[in-house]
Amino acid sequence: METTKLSIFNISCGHCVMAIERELGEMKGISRVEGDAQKKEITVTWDAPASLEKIKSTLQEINYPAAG
Ligand SMILES: [Cu+2]
Repeated sequence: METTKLSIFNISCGHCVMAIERELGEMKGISRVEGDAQKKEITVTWDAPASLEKIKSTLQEINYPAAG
């Protein structure tokens, strides 16, 4: 199990966070997604078959690319 914190500059409000939580929450292997609209950060807890690469590409697809 891994926990990864990602900075997402496109987050502007709580709805953005909810959209991200919903999308990532549907991915296999992701057990927890927590967003912070103020810090523009999300914290994802995941395990195989999820991967950091898949998480990042999903974020990219929904137009919330992760920094770094
Ligand atoms: Cu928003």
